[in-house]
Amino acid sequence: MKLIHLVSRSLSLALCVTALVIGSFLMTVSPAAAETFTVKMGADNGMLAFEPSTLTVKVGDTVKFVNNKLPPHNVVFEGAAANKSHQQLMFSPGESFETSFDTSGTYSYYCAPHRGAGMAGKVIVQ
Ligand SMILES: [Cu+2]
Repeated sequence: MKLIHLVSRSLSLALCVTALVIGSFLMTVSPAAAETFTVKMGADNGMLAFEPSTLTVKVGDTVKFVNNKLPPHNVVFEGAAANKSHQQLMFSPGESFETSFDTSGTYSYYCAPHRGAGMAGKVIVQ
């Protein structure tokens, strides 16, 4: 009986060590922490455009839209991603909103007041 007790004790210790090793291994190989990318609303050169107008990110990343030049702007996502939109116009420079992407795909969006001027962009999520 004593032997069984000893064996089970060392076995549980071994299991603990194994779990610890695997746990730390998973932590080191897990994908890099999600990043946040910035898209300027209104290009630095005064164009009615998103900058960059095409942005490639990874699943889980966040895109921060920052009011830059020639406000007001907003961000309207098309199709199934409409719920990611920020319909409310942003007037103040530096005003921003963030949205993250949990599913891969191409997300097209535009600025409602300046859609006619070609102010549109897309986020490609890989
Ligand atoms: Cu705009």
